[in-house]
Amino acid sequence: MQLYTFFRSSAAFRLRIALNHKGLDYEPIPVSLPRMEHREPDYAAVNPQRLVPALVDGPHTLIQSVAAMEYLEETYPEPPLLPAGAIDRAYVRAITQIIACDIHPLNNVRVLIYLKDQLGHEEATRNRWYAHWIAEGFTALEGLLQGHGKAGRFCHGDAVSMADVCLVPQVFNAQRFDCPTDPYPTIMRIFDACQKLEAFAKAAPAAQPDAA
Ligand SMILES: N[C@@H](CCC(=O)N[C@@H](CS)C(=O)NCC(=O)O)C(=O)O
Repeated sequence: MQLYTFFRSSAAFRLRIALNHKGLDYEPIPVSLPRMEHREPDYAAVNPQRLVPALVDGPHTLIQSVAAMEYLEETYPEPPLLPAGAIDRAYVRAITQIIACDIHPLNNVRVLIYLKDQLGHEEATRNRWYAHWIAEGFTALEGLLQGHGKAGRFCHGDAVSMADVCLVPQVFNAQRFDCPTDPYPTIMRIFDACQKLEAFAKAAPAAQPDAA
């Protein structure tokens, strides 16, 4: 497999974790966001959305990290990233979607660039925007993790799931933008537990070849 990736892309980080978790080898193909390589026609031919990541498995190119992760789960089911029961799977997918659908898109690079270039907002205002959507999403996540009684060492019990795969990169983003994390003890406890796992450590931004 080949993964079009950028070391600091949290959506690519999700797929790096998922691939490592399942013990699947892949060749990283770096696409630099600061150099706008993702906007080039060559990359648009890979992913018409011109967003990172894209995953190539033989003749298939998969875009959207969560869709690609679901593909990996169906095609390479062991070790799993979803629990067994329908209710538990819905809980894991809800956490996944809070992050992938309701937090991450609001703070994406193109949104921050639009706030700056088209709407003329200063860096301080853009950082307030960023921190606001992290706080809104993390407050909901913390409430869900505490309230449902399903969290264990990880978001769902003691087994890594898609929820953890999405949570960890989002916490990295929050830390990079100096967003407060103290109000979210459960999120941070799970984040720390995940960091101890090789699949997560190997996928971390600083460990990527294009981080240098
Ligand atoms: N929902 C997409 C999001 C992909 C995405 O937004 N990737 C970011 C990096 S984390 C990106 O390529 N941003 C470039 C831009 O906003 O121009 C996914 O999960 O794959």
